[in-house]
Amino acid sequence: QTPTRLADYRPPYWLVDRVRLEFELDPTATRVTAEIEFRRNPERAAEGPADLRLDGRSLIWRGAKIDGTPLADDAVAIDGEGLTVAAAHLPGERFTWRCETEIDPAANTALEGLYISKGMYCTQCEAEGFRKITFYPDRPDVMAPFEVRIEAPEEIPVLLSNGNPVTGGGTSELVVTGGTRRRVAVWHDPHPKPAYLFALVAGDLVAHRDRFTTASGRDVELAIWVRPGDEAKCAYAMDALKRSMRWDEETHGREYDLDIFQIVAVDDFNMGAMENKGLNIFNAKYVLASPETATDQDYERIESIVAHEYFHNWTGNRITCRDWFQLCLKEGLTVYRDQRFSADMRSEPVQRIADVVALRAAQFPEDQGPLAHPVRPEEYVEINNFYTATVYEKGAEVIGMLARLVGPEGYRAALDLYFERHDGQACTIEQFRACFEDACGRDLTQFARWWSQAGTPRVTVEEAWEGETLVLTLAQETPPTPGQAEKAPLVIPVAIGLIGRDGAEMLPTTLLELTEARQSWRIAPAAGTAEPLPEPAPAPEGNAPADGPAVLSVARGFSAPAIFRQRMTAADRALLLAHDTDPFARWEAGHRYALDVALAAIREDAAIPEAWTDALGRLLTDAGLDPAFRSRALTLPGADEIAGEIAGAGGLADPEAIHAARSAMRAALGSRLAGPLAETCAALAGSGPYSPDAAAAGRRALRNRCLDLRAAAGSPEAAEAAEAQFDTANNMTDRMAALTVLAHHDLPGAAPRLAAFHARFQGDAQVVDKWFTVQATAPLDGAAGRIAALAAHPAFDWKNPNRFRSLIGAFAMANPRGFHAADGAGYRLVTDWLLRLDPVNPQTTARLAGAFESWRRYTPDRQRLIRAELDRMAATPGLSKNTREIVERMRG
Ligand code: B3K
Ligand code: ZN
Repeated sequence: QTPTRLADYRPPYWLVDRVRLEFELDPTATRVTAEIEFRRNPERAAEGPADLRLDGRSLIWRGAKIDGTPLADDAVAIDGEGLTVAAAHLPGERFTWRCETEIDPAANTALEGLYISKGMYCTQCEAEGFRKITFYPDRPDVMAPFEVRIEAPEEIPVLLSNGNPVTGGGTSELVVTGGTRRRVAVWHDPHPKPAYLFALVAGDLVAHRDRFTTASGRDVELAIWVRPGDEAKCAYAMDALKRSMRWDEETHGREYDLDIFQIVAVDDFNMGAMENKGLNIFNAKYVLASPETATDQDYERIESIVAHEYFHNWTGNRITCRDWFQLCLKEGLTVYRDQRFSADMRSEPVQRIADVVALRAAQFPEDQGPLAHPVRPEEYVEINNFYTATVYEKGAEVIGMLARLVGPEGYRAALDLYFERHDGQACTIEQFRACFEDACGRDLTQFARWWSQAGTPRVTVEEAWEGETLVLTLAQETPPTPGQAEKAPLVIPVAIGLIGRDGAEMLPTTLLELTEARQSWRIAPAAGTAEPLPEPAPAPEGNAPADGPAVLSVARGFSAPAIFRQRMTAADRALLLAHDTDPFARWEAGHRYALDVALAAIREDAAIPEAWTDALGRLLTDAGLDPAFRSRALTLPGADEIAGEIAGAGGLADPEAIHAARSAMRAALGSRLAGPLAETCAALAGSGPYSPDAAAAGRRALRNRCLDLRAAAGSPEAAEAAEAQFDTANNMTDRMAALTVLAHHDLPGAAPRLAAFHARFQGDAQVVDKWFTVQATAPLDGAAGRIAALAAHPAFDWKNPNRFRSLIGAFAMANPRGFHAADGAGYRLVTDWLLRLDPVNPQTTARLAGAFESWRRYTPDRQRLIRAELDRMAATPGLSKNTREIVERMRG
């Protein structure tokens, strides 16, 4: 497998001034005519005559013309990856290329290029899918305006593409050609764009419509297109869209720039959604919602994904990436923007906690395992394998650190400069960085290592009190990652504060910048100063600093994507959990406390301390605290995170021991806090109609968390309460939570309710996915056998990515006990299914293969079993390029 390298980037020989596409849709033989105006790139003119090289895959060639003259067969050389026309056959510096190709959308199960999903034509071109539609320079630094004409049989009334409609109303017109009635629509997108942002949708669709007036008074038509029957489930996505449009105007000064903005919901989709210019295509799961069918979490995801794709209009589309190595330029920045949006729409602290939980669950393992790569990778075999948590979520953290370092005004000034300087361009991280340097007058040379250096840095916190002042030493170290043995010090923003032993804040949030391997500060809370020392202090002796006048709260707001190692007594953690003024740090204290309890239970078979359950009990009953925050604080660290802690300390993780410790902790909470848990449940009992807003969702979250803990303690009342909640729920959040409690605690009420649930919702794809997932994630004995039985269910349409993920993906990623079963049945089952899916859909297979990425964290028996499965995959002839790259990197 030969990688593509950043170092080899060269600008294109040929640029494109204009594209005209014509589609004659047919399920198995769609005709595509591409008329492309090429112009020699002046940047490379000095190099003399250049061949025309176009990308193209799985295309049937039907001939081409250059400036109207048919191209002789011997003038074009077609291979598996594209075609070349030798310079000698090109008329000069400028010409019009007109090429006809034929494609087979019905046979396209990889869901890349033009394909058919439940009778509906749709496209997915990012990253390199456009080359499966026609021959083209399929690279993001070639940008052009597009005009698209779509012709289809009469029964396909809705024909959509990017930009503004040229013909009537934007759906289609009936025309009669050669005695047959056909539908035709023409679209024009005036904004130059790379081919990866091209989109086409055609089908029997209905629209949920609305309008939006931009800040400058431009009237924009909004449409969400769905299959007939789903129109009543679009209101929330539409509302989220309008709020996103307003937010981008208010916070970033960015207005929408076309007459119409459209979203289409598609059932078969490899990922969440796609930001095609003016025509976003979404996985239906992230559009459709009703109280009866969607949970609070679904609503939250819909809101953030709608926002994310909309925000790409500026960060991604108007300004795009020069090459795919720069992917984080659009993704890290856009995730940062959608996280800020969600924080503004909901609770900022709870949003921050959720984002950090997600980062630790997905990005930390990636950065600490065989798939580690920089936020801006330097090489790839298959670019689709690099739409990762590192590029997205760590990429967002990097922007967040920048924003923290330069402050809100600096961030706004830098972004304004970026939009002004680079609108209409395909850019690099260096150009983005220069905007921050120029707008804020700050050298970011060292900071830029965050983009080039892989691995999670570890920051060790050393504290030595001298009377009323604290000498604080921070030391950073980043462990080696594949291909990067040596690591240099990063710029790490560390927000600290001090909480006195009486619970009062002694030092408000203060930002330190750690730039050396080791650095010290003298902190005088009385004066409110943190003064850097010329030399780092020696490591203090002894244990956790339990004797100082205050407790250090470190990495407030999670100020950097690092692992902070701070020794602290349980009492001090409890103190921060009760009193920290920074809500993130407060949650983090409880989280660390729970990890300490879990590790002691695993390593020393320690009992679950009363002090811990008491501390959480005080939090649970603190009615002044946001229920959503309390729910988060009562959620235990996940099994994978505990495994990461064990491995990070040089040990090997035993999945059964981790499961036992987590169960014991939940049972201890459930039994020792039985009274307050039941009271909280009762106090929060739902009344009135359902509303998906953050406050109502937070109350449901806390109540359902309490219900789960009560069931963990084996309380018969909890089992009854769960049954009653399921039977009477007026919304999917409560129904699903009750069903999960029943199924995951293996209660007798589960089986009849699972059956009833399926019977009631079998027509709703999103709910059937939930039905599979709740069973796939049950941490019960013999899980692999259960999964195999579910896979034989007629509803298990494994070629649909959502359905595959709802069962096999959920089992591999969210049922650690079943997946890591000692007999290896979980590993085998997942591998069998991956090998079956790979020839059908390589992208989804490669992504799920990542379930094995942390295999070296586990005990030797598990490592042997996983190794055998990785070897089995590697030995499979014809394994896709996507999956092979992931498997080979995991094998190391
Ligand atoms: N840009 C798309 C992801 C494309 C994935 C290609 N394999 C969605 C997003 O990040 O908004
Ligand atoms: Zn994105």
